[in-house]
Amino acid sequence: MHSHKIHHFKSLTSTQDKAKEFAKKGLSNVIIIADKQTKGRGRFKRKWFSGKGGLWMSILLKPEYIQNVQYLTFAAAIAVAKSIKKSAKLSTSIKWPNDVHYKGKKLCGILTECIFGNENFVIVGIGLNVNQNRFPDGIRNRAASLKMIKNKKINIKKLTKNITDEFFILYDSHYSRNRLKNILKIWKKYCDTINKNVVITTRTKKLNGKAIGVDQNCNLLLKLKNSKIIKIVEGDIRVRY
Ligand code: BT5
Repeated sequence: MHSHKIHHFKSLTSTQDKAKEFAKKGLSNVIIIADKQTKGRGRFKRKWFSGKGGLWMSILLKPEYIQNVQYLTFAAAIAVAKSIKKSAKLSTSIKWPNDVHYKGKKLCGILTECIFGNENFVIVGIGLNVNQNRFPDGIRNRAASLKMIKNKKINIKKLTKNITDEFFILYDSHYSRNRLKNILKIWKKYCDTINKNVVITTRTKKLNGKAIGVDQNCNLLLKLKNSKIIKIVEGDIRVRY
């Protein structure tokens, strides 16, 4: 299995930024963890609230050849869902493309970024709400921490180890060996977006339809009312139960 080095910081702007600094030095297989982030970010430069109590980490990788990196987002989500089950005895679900949630409340978000150059790097950022007691007004209704759900403190260190172990198992045995279908197969077991009526908001439009699957590039396949099937590459999903 991959050996990796963990760098732990009390506070960072963003673990993604620190991982980029490491990449500039040519380093990889490095995990950056911060107790809090002052400028944590989500997709599309959105703010990610990352006060003390959460798990904020970035995994810096230098894959031999970069294949569809969306599979690494999927692998991270699987690793998180599996580890939550193990550490907190809680069954969670994955929402396409990058959330792990419990009953519709977001527990974890994943941000995968690439650096292309002479050498190519991938940074998989994982933000998991673990022991926070409250959230800011803007996300209070949509976010949850494991502690808020389980009513007890969760050991972050153990959880972090579980997540990285699970992630590297998927990375070494499937992603690096080009067995991407295997990742998709496992991901589907945890994903609760498929076969649901959904509303998708992309940067340019809002779409209603039924999520009927994902293609080999991890895009969501959406069946519209007129039965046309379209491919969604990025966007936010609201599931209509
Ligand atoms: C994500 O973006 O879900 C990816 C979040 C990745 C965060 C990790 S932490 C370690 C690493 N370092 C970073 O700087 N980032 C990564 P997205 O799908 O765009 O969701 C962002 C939205 O989630 C925001 O607009 C809020 O509505 C909501 N949000 C913000 N903070 C949250 C939190 N702590 N818990 C739940 N939801 C949150």
